[in-house]
Amino acid sequence: MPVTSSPTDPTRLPRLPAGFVWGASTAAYQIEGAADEDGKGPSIWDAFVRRPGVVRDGHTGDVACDHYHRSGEDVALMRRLGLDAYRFSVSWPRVLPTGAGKVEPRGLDFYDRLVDALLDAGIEPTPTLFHWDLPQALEDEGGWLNRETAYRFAEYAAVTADRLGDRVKRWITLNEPFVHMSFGYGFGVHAPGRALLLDALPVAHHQLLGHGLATAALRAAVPDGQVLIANNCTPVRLRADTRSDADTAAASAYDVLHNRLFNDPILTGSHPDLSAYGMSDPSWGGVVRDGDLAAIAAPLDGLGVNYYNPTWVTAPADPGAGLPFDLTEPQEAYARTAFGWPVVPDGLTELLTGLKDRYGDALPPVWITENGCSQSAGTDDRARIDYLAGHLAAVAEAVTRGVDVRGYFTWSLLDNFEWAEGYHQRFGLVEVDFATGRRTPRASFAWYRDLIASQRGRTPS
Ligand code: GBH
Repeated sequence: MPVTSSPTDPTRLPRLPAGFVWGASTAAYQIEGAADEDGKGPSIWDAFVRRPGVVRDGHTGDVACDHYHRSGEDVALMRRLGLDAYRFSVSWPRVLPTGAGKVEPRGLDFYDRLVDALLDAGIEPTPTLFHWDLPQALEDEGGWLNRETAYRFAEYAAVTADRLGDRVKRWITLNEPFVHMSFGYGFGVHAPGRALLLDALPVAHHQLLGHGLATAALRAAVPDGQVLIANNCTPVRLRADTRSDADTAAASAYDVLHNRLFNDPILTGSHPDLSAYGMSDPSWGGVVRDGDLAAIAAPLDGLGVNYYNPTWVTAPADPGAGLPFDLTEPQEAYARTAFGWPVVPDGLTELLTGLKDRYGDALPPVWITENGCSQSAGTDDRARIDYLAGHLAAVAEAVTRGVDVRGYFTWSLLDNFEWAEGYHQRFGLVEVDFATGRRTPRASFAWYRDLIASQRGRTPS
C-alpha cells in the first residue's frame, strides 16, 4: 500500500507557517565513530562504555554509524529528504582533546568540511556544542560538579565559533541539561556514571552557567548569529486514581526538577525555590554566585524543546526517603514505541501551550529540536510515520493556539548508538546496518520527504 493513501497522507497534514524550518537531528557520540582518530581526546562516554554492564551487550560508540568517514553519503541523504536544516553536535574532545588549552585543528577541519557540504546542499548547519560527551580530562577535575567546567565550555564555544561562525548562524549550546544531570550524575545510568541523587543539583547550575557564558562568547564571535538551548521538557500528568493533595504536590515537585529548574533561570532570571518542593540541597546556596543568573538569563533567540512523552507522577510511597515524587505509569492503553515509551501526541500541544502560559512574553520562539520514536529493525516503519504525523499535527495545533514554533527537527536521521541501550533502539528515518555501515532509507524517509515538499507547496521529486 503506497504511503500516500494512508490516513497519514503527508499532503493532508495541517500547514505549518511559511518559512517553517524542517530538519533532522543527530549527536556526535551517537553517530561519528572514529573515537580516537585525528587527535581526538577521550570523552566520558569513551570511558563509560568500557565499564562492564552499563551498556546493553557492551556496545560502544567506537564505530557507530562511522559518520566521520561517511558524512558525504549522509549529507546526500539529507539532500534527498529536502531538509532545510541539520542539527548535529560538535564533539568537544575532537576540538580540544583535553577540554581546554591546545586546539586540535583536524577536529575543527572535520566540522568545517561538514558545514561546507551542508551549505552546498542548501541545508542550514545547526550545531549543538554539548551533547553529553565531556572531555574525560575535565571529568577528572570533577566534570560539571566543578564550576570551572562552565568557563572551559565558554572557551570551547569561542574556539568553535571563531572557526565556523562565518557560515554557521544558528547555534545550540547544550542538549538536555536535565537528562545529563539526572541520568549522568543523579542515577549513574549515563556517563559519567555517578549516582548522587539530589547532590547532583550543582550540575544543573554549572551547566546553566556554561550556557550563559557560552551565549556571550557566541554573541561576540557571531554577531549576526542566533543562540538557542535544547531542553528536554515533559508535561507532568497524574493518574485519575491518584489525585490527592500529596499527588498534586509530587507533580509540582517533578515539574520543578525536570522543567522549571532549566527553563526558569534562562527565561525569568531566577531559580525555582527547590526547598519549597522538598528538594533542598545543602550546597546550593554556595553554588549560585552573584552575577550567575544575569549571565544565564541573557536573551535567547529561541528555546529548543526535545519532546518524547509525558511523565506520570504520584506521591512518594515512602515520603522523606529520597525524592519527593514517584514515577508511575498511565492507566490509558497508549500505543508504545519499541522502547516502551507511550505515544502521546497531545502531550506536545499541552507542553507548548503550557510553556506559553507559564512564561508569556518571556518565551522566545520555540523550536522542536528532537521528536521521534524507536521502532524494531526493518524499513516498513508505519508506526514511526504515525508517531511523526501525530506529533506534527500537535505542533500545528499549538501554533493555532498562539505558540510561535519556528521549526521541527526529527530524532533521528540515522539509527545510532542509543546510550545505555547500545544499538538496540532504532530511531532513524534511515536504517543502518552496523556490521557494514550500509544505509537504507525507511518508509518514513519517503514520507518525511513528501511532507516537506507538500508543506512547501511543491510536488515531491
Ligand atoms: C534524547 O534524550 C537525547 O537527546 C538523544 O541523544 C537520544 O538518543 C534520544 O533522546 C532518544 O532517547 O520511560 O516513558 O519515562 C531523551 C531523554 C529520557 C526521554 C527518558 C524519554 C523516558 C520516557 N529521554 N524519557 S519513560
